[in-house]
Amino acid sequence: MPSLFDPIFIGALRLPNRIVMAPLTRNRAPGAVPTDMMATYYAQRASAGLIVTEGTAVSHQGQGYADVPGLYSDEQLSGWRRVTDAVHQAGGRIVVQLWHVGRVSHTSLQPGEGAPVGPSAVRANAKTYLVHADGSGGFVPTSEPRALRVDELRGIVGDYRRATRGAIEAGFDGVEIHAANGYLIDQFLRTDSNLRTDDYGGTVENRSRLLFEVLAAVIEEAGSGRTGIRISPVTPANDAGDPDPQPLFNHVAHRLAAHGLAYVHVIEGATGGARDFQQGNAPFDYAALRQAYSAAGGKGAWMVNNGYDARMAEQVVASGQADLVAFGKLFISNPDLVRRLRENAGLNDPDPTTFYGGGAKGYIDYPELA
Ligand code: 8OZ
Repeated sequence: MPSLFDPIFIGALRLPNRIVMAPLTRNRAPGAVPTDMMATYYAQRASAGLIVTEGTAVSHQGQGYADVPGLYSDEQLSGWRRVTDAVHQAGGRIVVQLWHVGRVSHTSLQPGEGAPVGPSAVRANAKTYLVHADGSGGFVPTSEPRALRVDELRGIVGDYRRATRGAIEAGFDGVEIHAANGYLIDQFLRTDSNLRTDDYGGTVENRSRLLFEVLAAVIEEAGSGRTGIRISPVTPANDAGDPDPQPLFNHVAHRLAAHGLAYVHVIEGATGGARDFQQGNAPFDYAALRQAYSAAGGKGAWMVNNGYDARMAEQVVASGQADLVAFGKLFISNPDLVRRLRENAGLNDPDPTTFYGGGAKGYIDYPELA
């Protein structure tokens, strides 16, 4: 029976254990440039089998929150190089999460203070996080988006390609495509946000077109064995909604199988919330999702996430239902989470008041075991 603490090969990577640090937005990159404090934070967590960075914008247009990092300027790439060096020196492995927020943004964060973009001009009933002129931060409603033209979609695929090339140059071990939580790719997937009547709307195949165009470009740059993807079939995060998620995501899983990915990362339920959250008439069948992937020949590792504790994580890996388990909040408060889980030690509680924005407090000062 596999254990959480057994090594595993995923694509081109060898992980010393199956415990993954989930992507976590922390808003500590002023001007979208990664800092040395971020290098310290990630290096402290290098005993994770794999670190997935916080969502990182592939372009200025892809930015939706204050002080989240980017991957589209030389300064950002040099900042990331210091992060990847620090993690590698500490013995870890780190992939960067490629992010375009689509409509979940605010005019003040957009190039030329323009409208955020999405599949259709449908505003998300969601909030974004801004830092005001006096330095204080706060959540505000997202701005009205405009619908993307097809020629712009080609540009966005190009942005993912450039960002992936930059990521590999900056020393990342791979990339994760953020196709979850109501951001751009997820907005295209779901009918509540995608009202298009062209090749990118309507059928499940059309709604997943952007995802597979992005995937092909990313794989050309990173290689399939260094590429993963994150999906969230039923999450309501950022106003994501679709009345019939099972056939949609089964189709996505089936088609992902042909791409030789390192891993597929699935948020089960409402992101950061109820694991049994439901959209449509029936509970989502995650076993059927995985079955759609493996029956089509998918060999990538299956990574699960959302509200796992030690016992659930051990059980899901031992039973073979998943290969990897990603932990979010527990990795914020326990840099040495792998050791604590292995030794059945107590865990530090995370402090939600320091999740988003701020400095060292609640970021690099959580204690390790003696
Ligand atoms: C929390 C706050 C801001 C962004 C996600 C990138 O949900 C995020 C995010 C989470 O995927």
